[in-house]
Amino acid sequence: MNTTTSTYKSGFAVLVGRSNVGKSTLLNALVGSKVAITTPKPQTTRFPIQGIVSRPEGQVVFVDTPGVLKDTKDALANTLMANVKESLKDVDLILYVVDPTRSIGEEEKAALRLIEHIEKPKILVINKIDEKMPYRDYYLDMAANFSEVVEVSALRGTHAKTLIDRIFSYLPPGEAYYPEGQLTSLGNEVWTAELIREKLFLRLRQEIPYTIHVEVEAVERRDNGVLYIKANIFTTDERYKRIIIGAGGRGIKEIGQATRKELEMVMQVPIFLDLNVEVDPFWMNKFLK
Ligand SMILES: Nc1nc2c(ncn2[C@@H]2O[C@H](COP(=O)(O)OP(=O)(O)OP(=O)(O)O)[C@@H](O)[C@H]2O)c(=O)[nH]1
Ligand SMILES: [Mg+2]
Repeated sequence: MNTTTSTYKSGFAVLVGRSNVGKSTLLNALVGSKVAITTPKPQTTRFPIQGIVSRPEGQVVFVDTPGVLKDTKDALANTLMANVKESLKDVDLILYVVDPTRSIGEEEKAALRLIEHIEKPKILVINKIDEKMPYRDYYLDMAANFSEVVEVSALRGTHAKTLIDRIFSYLPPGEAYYPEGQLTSLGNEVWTAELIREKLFLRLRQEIPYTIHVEVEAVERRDNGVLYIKANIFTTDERYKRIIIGAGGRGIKEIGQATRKELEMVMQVPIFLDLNVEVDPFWMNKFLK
């Protein structure tokens, strides 16, 4: 326990912003580990994911959220937005992430509206400073609505530590939410399913990534030391299933290999990954529960 007179601080910092600005990449940079999956496609993140940074003086729990959408046309988009709103309920600090390589559009305004009434410290995080930033000044013009501005490159980790320092300065006194050393709230199975989804997102085009849901069904350690993982990939249509599997099973094989390599690097054990593709037009109903 903390026996000194200095107060331990803790709190929840929610990463919010439109899709693709780099919220999940930033979460990983702040935590120093791949907690959330990231892809160049919008709507990659589907549910709030917590990443934890513990220091002697306190603990900050980052909450990565799905990208804010302008129109919520379908059930999935509605759920994503509901998840963002839920995450903003109990928050100590907001990290509003923007992408200065893209202009401010309707989506940005929708995202701003979500946070404008929240009376908590808000940091405007200008991300992707490693890129050309034609719209940087437009975002800087929003600074008056924020407690401060921090410019970072989540991809390179530039100013990640500065940002954490600034975040700590706003945290209220409080106890740790998680044991020191824990980096995420995600269990191994959910994280593995997310990793498979990332490989699918990176490989598949157009609408297909959004018809997919992944669940890990079994994880067993075999006598020969191999970790056997069985996962099911659900899609909504027979046509998509054929595309995912690919000619001669090549598609699913490549997805399996890419996922297995990454899992083996992290877990440091040989892995047998058993991937099955199933058609379930109603997976969204279960997911939306
Ligand atoms: N150049 C550059 N690219 C970045 C940076 N941060 C993120 N990206 C890229 O931006 C894309 C989107 O990153 P994500 O972290 O998935 O974005 P997100 O905001 O979580 O997106 P959603 O989950 O869809 O809302 C990926 O291709 C990242 O590699 C950065 O600092 N510099
Ligand atoms: Mg994300």
